[in-house]
Amino acid sequence: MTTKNQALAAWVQDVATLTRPQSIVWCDGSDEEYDRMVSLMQEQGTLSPLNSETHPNCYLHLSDPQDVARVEHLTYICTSEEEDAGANNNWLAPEEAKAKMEGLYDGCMDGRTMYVVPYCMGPVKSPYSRCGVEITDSPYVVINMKLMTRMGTLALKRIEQEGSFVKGLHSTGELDPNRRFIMHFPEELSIMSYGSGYGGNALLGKKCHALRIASWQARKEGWLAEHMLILGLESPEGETHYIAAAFPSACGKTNLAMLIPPEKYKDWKIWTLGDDIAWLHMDDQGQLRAINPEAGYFGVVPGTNAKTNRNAYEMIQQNTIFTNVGTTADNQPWWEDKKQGEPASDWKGNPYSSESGPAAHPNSRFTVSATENTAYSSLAEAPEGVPISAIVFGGRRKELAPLVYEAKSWDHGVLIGAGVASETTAAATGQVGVVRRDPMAMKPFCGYNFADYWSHWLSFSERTDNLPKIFHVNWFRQNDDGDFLWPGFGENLRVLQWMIQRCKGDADAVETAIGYLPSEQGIDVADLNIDPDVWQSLISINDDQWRQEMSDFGDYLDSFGDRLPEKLREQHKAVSAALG
Ligand code: SAT
Ligand code: MN
Repeated sequence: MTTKNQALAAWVQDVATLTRPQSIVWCDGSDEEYDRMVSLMQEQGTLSPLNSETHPNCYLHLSDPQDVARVEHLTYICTSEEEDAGANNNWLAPEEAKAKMEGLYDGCMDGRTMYVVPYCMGPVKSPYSRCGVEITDSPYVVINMKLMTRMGTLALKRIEQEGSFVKGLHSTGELDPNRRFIMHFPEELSIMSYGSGYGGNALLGKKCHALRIASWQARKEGWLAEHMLILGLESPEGETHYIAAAFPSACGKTNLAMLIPPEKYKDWKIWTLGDDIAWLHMDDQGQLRAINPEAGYFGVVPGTNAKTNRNAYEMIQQNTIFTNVGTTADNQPWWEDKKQGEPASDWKGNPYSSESGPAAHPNSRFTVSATENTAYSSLAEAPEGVPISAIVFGGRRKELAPLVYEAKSWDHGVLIGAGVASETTAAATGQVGVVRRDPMAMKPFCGYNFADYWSHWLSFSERTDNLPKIFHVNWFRQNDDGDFLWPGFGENLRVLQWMIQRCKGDADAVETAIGYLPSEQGIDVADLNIDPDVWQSLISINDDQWRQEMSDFGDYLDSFGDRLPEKLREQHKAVSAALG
């Protein structure tokens, strides 16, 4: 196969000249191709079958132990002006970055096959979708892209019709952490990644394209590319509202997107549209509509069990690629908090011993097609997307942030989003558990200056009166002993329900300096046996702590200098003044 698109054909040729692969394969995205790649990887020893009776068509990939997470310190936005990348990104001049990368790519595919992977982010027939082509020397990337995107012939057809696509070049290189970079060129809609085979660094459709490059495109074209799950909440009367929610990596987006209502709410239903990324466009009624650009889930495995996320637990019993989990003696995948079986081998392929750490890496992942999820919404394939009623921001905070609060306006909601901070997780290399600022959960993913990004968010309230309400949640409050104050998981439905009632004007709230909080009876928790003092602390704020928070947040905003939008400063002043 080759292509009618001259720019694509020429680029593939140029890359081949630089990287000198043994052969070039154009991927068609078929099931036969997937099976062929799986067999090839087994021959090469990079994939092994799991127990085919308990886990049909499931495979295990163990990565290099030094290559298990995103590498934010090696990830760059390369714009001609440094200011356009902003203090929120690492920056290199495009020419310098390219020279560096070309040095690494020189002959790097010697003896390897080069795969050309056309893909479409979003339903192939949606006007909101965007295409890309990833060139990679990693069969692991090819099989993951098949599950995570609409990959192959249909995507290539769309590229040939439209003429435009994002160029992503990837080589695993030597997997040497000292020769590893993830470079983005938003002005040219291109990506260069070298030296890592890990998800967010190597599956270029995901964070690199659908967030970093797309956020840049979205600003130019008047839409939003966000680190958000999308879910539908259906009431017993059959009314469905759609919610988009942003949380940092490994803070429960997949669990929330697949939530199973508790017994008391068994007539309610959650539909999953997406668990990681949302593209939000405004339609001609001024309504924000969301599509999920992805077609699969690349979810955190540890902690997934029949209780925390039954949908996910069941969907990963078949047709799943596991990366960096342990295995049982009968070759089933095993991970911490699976609540079933015992580990025999760990994620490094060694016999399991509790002294040498967890059996599954804390950032071990499953890759599975979205269609394996029984709660997958049929509207996830709708070209026009779904109308969004509420936008939610959240982080992992032991203290400070209440269970839920509502913004007083869109512009105030933008301030709340910009104020998100969260304890770091194993999804990125570096220290875990330290609070860092993570505006809109986009710190690692915004492809341009945050100050310009907030201006873009604020511009939406000038375009329509029909915007979703904005909320903030925190499922992770703890007491001094480190116990969680809120049960979370399925019980989070109660909070979602309050939001939808607020959208419809049917729920009470108490106005505070930081926004509207639920009244004591606003969310029904009577059957949860939460101590009344604990409940109070979950739905109230500590003014002293918040004054400190607003002061720290103000310093952070100031670090963006003159580019910080005046409207955001005013919102910050208003909240600080209300706190006194
Ligand atoms: O970066 S990944 O997409 O691999 C996972 C995540 O951090 O959300
Ligand atoms: Mn993510």
